[in-house]
Amino acid sequence: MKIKSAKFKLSAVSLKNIPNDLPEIAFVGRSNVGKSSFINSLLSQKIARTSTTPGRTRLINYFLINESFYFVDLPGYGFHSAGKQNEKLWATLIEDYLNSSNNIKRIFLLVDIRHIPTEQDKQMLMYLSYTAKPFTIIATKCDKVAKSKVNIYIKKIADAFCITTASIIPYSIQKQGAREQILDIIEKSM
Ligand SMILES: Nc1nc2c(ncn2[C@@H]2O[C@H](COP(=O)(O)OP(=O)(O)OP(=O)(O)O)[C@@H](O)[C@H]2O)c(=O)[nH]1
Ligand SMILES: [Mg+2]
Repeated sequence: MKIKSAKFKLSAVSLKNIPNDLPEIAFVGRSNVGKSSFINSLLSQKIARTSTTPGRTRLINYFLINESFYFVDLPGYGFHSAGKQNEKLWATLIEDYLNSSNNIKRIFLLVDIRHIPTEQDKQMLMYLSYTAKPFTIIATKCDKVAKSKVNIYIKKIADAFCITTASIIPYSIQKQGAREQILDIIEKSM
């Protein structure tokens, strides 16, 4: 699939005013794992706001792609310094979004290649499996580990998730090796 256009549509603070007209591809994962960067990399433009500090994305952000579907950038979970209250608010927002949107065609669950999945990552995976939502796991920041060790890290993540290594795609916004493969997955999900 070619990305012909990408436009910011809106930021939603609640589910009241979210669009309900087109298919959606959602991006979830821990705060700072690289969701917004991943979106920018797939779109080849800096449209989603990124930051070196966790908690950048606080709302549900919709981007209209090719005038035909949305990328949905969600706040990250597990950002403790946001304060318990905020963390709970965001967790509820993410959960409510995943439960209520009928247009989600695929969810990308992002984990950092260097870290063993957290309890929240495992809960998210269980939730996605249980609700039978189509998902793909991306191991981000793979440029941060030696090329020869990528497979070892992927195996550790797969073991923690109790899945096969084939279900995890390593990705780097610097190298963008799997970009075409991921865009194909998105196209086939519609
Ligand atoms: N080296 C490297 N850095 C990355 C990669 N992907 C993301 N980053 C960096 O990780 C940091 C966090 O990226 P974001 O895209 O803002 O992360 P996020 O998951 O959207 O974070 P929240 O919005 O806070 O949940 C930024 O400093 C990015 O430059 C990658 O593939 N390689
Ligand atoms: Mg973000």
